[in-house]
Amino acid sequence: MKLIQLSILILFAFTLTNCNSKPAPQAEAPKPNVVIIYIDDLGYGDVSCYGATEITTPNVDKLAGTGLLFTDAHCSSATCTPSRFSMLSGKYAFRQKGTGVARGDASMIIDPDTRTLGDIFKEAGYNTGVVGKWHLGLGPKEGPDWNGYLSPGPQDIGFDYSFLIPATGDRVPCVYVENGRVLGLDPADPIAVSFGKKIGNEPTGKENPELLKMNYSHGHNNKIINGISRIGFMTGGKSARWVDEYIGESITQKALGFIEKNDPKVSGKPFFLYFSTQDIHVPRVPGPSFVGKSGMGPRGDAILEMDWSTGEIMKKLENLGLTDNTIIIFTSDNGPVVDDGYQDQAVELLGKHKPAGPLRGGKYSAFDAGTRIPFIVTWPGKVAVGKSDALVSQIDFIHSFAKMFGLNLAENDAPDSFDMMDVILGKSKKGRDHVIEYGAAISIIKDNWKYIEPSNRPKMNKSTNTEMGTDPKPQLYNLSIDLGETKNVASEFPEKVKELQELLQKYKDSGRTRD
Ligand code: NG6
Ligand code: CA
Repeated sequence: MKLIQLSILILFAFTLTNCNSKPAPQAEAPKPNVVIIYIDDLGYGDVSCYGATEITTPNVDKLAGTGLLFTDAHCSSATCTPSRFSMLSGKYAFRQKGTGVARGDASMIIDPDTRTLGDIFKEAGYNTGVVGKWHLGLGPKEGPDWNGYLSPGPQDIGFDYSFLIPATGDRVPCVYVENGRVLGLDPADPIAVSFGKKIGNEPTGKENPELLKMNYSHGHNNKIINGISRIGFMTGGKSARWVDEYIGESITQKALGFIEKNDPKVSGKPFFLYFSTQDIHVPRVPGPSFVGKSGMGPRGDAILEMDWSTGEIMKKLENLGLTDNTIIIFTSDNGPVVDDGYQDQAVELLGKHKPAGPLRGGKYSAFDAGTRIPFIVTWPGKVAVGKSDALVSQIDFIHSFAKMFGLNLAENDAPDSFDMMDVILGKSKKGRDHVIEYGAAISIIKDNWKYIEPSNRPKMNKSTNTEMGTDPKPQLYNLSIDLGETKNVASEFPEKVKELQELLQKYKDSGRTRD
């Protein structure tokens, strides 16, 4: 009996191995890890691979040398909160009220019911984490409870792990939030935050400028923490307050820790890390090893620190043998600004450096420097090496990754996100049909024509010395011959103006740009 069973088994195995009707299915390739390195306020011309000559960014250049550098990539807005809102939700921020630069005590801006980029990765079986600047609000409508559990937060939109600078470096509260709780908080010294009236008796920049190690130039004259006055007031939480000099180091270490802990060889799952730096936003206070190294003062030194952080992530992936199956996307949340409110010598020491490269405007602006940003993608062996001129936007991440994972978007998910994965991976050069940008005014770019809506807002931001790209009259630029938006040709091409104006109106009215 046993012998018969054995021979049947052998025969069966033989038939299986020799069956030539269909090759045995190959094991599915493991999903790639994904790291988005999101720099704050980094301009199109701030890194050497995008043409900077006065500063060298070897790690970012190395990324560019092994991947694809995009010359026509966009964040959706010229400031932080709306860009991040759009990147995570796939929806233009101008569609939702309350998505402007968030206060430090803002409640969570993304409704937890929204299907976000984090959710897509979770649905695809990833371990997910966000480390660094958040600036999308925390907590319920009534506002965050800094002394309790902060919810809703990233944990409610798909992130398993979070280590956050809640708003910005220049806004209170100046504390880290790890997994929903202020790190290092002494319950006997509870935190209170105010963005209206002064609270507490501690000094402010306005009243006690002699206590400042870096003076403000505009705004930023409230509560002094670590010798730097901020936007807003806070009391308590003394043991939890960060030290600006070590923010770069701390968040980089947390990011490396996340990668190590979530190594797929150990966890059995791929990971997604959204690493969001405080560099090169104000206050620019890089770590001691970067001080004085750029010759451009703190702004240049912060660029070197963000380059270092980028390099540390690359090294960690390399050391863990993860480089080959990790997609890195390096980009920025909005364009550059030189004086953003502190006397940090950024203006005086700028020299020949051009933070916006060949573009006009900067952070806050409707001109392209506000929203055309560095964008580099690497995935060894999978992503083409070189340059791509295809039009892409960060708003496309959610749809692109959903498609990669075979997930469908429901009608109301990510209404402005397109599947651009082939473009992002360099398999196709056919970029987006158009892109909408949101700076001081709304604009639309299609076929290299850029239309900026009329706006009565001031043409100059005098504090930051930024050309805002606004004009009470319609503006039209032909970016293919005038990348620097020097000549408004609206009166020469009235039909083009009409076409783009109508298209923009249609997309505004319909609440979506994708089908
Ligand atoms: C502005 C701040 C600026 C910066 C910006 C937000 C003043 C005068 N200026 O209001 O310093 O914090 O908001 O930047 O307060 S962002 O990159 O987070 O959008
Ligand atoms: Ca920013």
